[in-house]
Parts: sequence; C-alpha cells; structure tokens
Amino acid sequence: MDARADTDRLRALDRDHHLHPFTVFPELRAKGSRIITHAEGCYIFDSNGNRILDGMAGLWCVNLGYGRERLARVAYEQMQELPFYNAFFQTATVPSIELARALAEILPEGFERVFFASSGSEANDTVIKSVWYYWNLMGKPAKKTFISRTLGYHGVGLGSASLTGMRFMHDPFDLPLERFHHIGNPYWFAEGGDLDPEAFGKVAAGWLEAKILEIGPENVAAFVAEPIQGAGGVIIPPSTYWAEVQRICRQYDVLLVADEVICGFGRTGNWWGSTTFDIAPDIIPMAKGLSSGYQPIAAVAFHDRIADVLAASGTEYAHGVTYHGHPVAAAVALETIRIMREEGLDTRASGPIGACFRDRLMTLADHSLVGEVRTCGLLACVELVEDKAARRPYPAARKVGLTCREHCFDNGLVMRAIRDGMVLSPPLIVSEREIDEMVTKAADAFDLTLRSLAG
Ligand code: PXG
Repeated sequence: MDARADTDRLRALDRDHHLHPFTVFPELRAKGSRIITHAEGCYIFDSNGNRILDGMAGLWCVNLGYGRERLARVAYEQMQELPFYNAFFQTATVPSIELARALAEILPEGFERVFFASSGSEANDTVIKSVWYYWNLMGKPAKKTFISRTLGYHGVGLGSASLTGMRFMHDPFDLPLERFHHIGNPYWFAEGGDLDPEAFGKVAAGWLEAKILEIGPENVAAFVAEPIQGAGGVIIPPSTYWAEVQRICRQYDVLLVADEVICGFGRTGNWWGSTTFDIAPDIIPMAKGLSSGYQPIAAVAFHDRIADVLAASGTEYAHGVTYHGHPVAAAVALETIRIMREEGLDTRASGPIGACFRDRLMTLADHSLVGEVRTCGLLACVELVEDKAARRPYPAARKVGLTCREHCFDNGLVMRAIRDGMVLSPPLIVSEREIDEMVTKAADAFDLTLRSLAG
C-alpha cells in the first residue's frame, strides 16, 4: 500500500473512532488529521513524508529532542525488570525512590519531598487537595480559596481546570468550582496601555492584593501561577512583578504555588523558572520536561515548611493514582535528568544558544505584521498586529494566528498560534542552523499571511 493510501485509511479510522482533545469535531472531520509517524532530533515526519521542524518540542515537552536511544533502553530494561508495582501498601520501587532523590538534588533549597502523578492536571489537583489538607492540619479550615490568573493554564481536571483562567474551558462545563477566583495577568503588550512595563508589573501584582483583601486573607489558601504563562501566550512578566507577588503572599500568609509544568527543566535557562525569576515558592508542580515527554509522569514538590506538616499528620493521606511513581516512567525521568546534567541542558537556554534564539527572532521585529518579539531562554512569542504603534491586533474573526500557523505547517515548521501570538518552545538541543531555519520559515509564513490578509 503506498503512503498516500495508508494516510487516507488512517484518516478515515481516526475520523470514525477517535475523539480528539481541544478540537471542534466537525472541523476536524471535514479536514482530517495530520498523522505524525516518526521523529528524529528536532524534526517530526508525517504520513505523507513531510519533514517538519518542531518549534514546539511536541507540546512544550520533548526537551531532549526525538530519538534518544538511552531513554528507550531504560524503558525496555525497566519493563523487563519490573513493569509495574504500586506505592500504596507501604511498598516502593527502585526508580521512584531514585527519582525522588534526584529531584531533591535539583530542586531549590528546602525542597526534599515529592509526590508523583501521571499528568500536569493530576499534579495540580494534588496541589489543591494538599493545600486544603494543609490548612485543615494547621487549624485554619477557613483558608480554602484559590486565586489564579486569567489565561493561566493549569490543566483539565475539575480542580485544575478551575485554576485555569480560560473562559472557553469553563463555560461548557459549568466551571470554575466555588472557591476559585481569577485575577488579571501581567500581559503588558495587551493590557499595559500607556504604562511602562515596570509600572504595569506593579499594578498587575496589586490585583492580587486587592483580591486577597476582597475575599479576606483568612479565607485565601494559595496563589497559583506559572513563572511565565505558557499556553496563555508566553506572557513574560515585567521585572517588577514577581518580587511584589512574593511580598503580598508572605504578608497575608497565602501559599505560593509556582506551576513549573512548562518552565521547569531548563526551558528558561535554569532547572526552574522560579530560579530565573527569583521566586521562592511553597509548592512546585511539574510534568512535561520531567521525562522529556517520553513517558507520562508528573510530580509535586513541597517545601519543608509544608511537607513537615503533611508528614507529621497521623491521618491517612487518602490521595494518589495507580501509576504514582510508575517504575518505567520514573526510570525514563531519571535518565532524562542524567542526560540533562551530562549535556548541560539545564542552563543551555541561558547560554549562547538562548542568545542566538533571541537575536535571530528579534530580526523579525521589523516585519510590518509584527508588534512585539519577546523571549526568555528557549521560549518565545511573536505578536502579529494590524497596527504596530498602537499594539492593536486584527479583529479576532480574521483568524490571523491560525492562518499563519497553517502557512508555517505547510512550509515545514510547527509554530503554535495563541490568539495572534506565534509561539516557539523548541527542544533544548536545538542548533543555530535549526534556529536559522525556524526564523526564515517564520518570516516566509508572515509574508504569506500578509498576502492572505490582503487577498
Ligand atoms: N500546568 C501547565 C503550566 C501546563 O502548561 C498543565 C499544567 C497540565 O498538564 P497535562 O499534562 O495535564 O496536560 C499544562 C499543560 C497548549 C497546551 O495548547 C498546553 C498544555 C497542555 C495541552 C495543550 O499550549 N499544558
């Protein structure tokens, strides 16, 4: 069977039997999915033989790139040795223990203990339940309300989706649950108006204080935020923002949760986005880069000041999934961390390659469609606008971002569109040559998008 016929067959099966996530079903049925068959390094290949530069590292996760034989080998060996055992009945497995210790070594000072999960969503539901449990143990049962941000992304579970600050993820499901509140985000490009970014950063942090006072500090459990908002559009906060947020959380005895699911594992040039932004969180959920996307595994790290309270409780911590600390996933995560250390990938994004990424992308700022280029480590967003000076986007109905994304795909580049922000988060192993290719292809796609808009 030739590749083309097989694509048609697979598309038909996909259409008939597979409900996709975050998808308008009739649209996909009409179009058919692009079937990714294999990958190597920073490139993915589809069933029609197209070679595509993956500017998104899968879904912000394949930090080591594709085709890492060592990760495949440890998975194979662990499956033969012990494919599964649980951690429920006072048992543990070797890889889960070793991974917990390896994480304690790379986590910020004071983080010695982790709890495992299989996805970032589960990790954030673990955060919510652990925080509620913590305040019960502390004799402050009223402190139960969570504050997070609009355009924040924290997952799809009932709790984690409630933390998420996206209307389209709430309205169809009657979310958020009670006790989840949202404040605005530090998105200077869209919301900063005439303020300079530093002044706006302080204003945006002030929204947290106002919300805490509105709810009553005695009722507020925690503030949950990504160091840089990823799925919200790579929103890099002004330099004044995090110090002020930190001060406010301390002042009102509100726990600070830094969601490191995207920013963790070298994305911003350090193991943690919290280090890059000088944040001292109480709790750190992580996923994605933990196993470089090779296995579904996540974790929540607790600072000793929280972990000590949980660990001292004589009541059962009645929480955890079957695959908690799954030995195969844990073995792959452990090997991921080893490889990152050997190759210096934890800091690569803050070295010459990060500078190259920033400098080459900045050359796009002169394009007439580009309103702003912002980067941090190996994360970037290029805002497409109708009016550069006024930072005004095209009307949403023009679907500029989606048009550009299609041009990128057709031209052999995966670039994610978030509204009209074109986002990149390539594997941390990306080379200068691949960065050049990415920027050239993006520029071509911007030209084609302009032409589509005119036509
Ligand atoms: N926190 C953050 C910061 C995330 O980015 C999650 C939690 C949830 O992780 P799981 O493993 O449950 O998906 C995420 C996930 C996108 C996109 O379109 C982003 C994510 C997931 C799916 C799509 O950018 N981030």
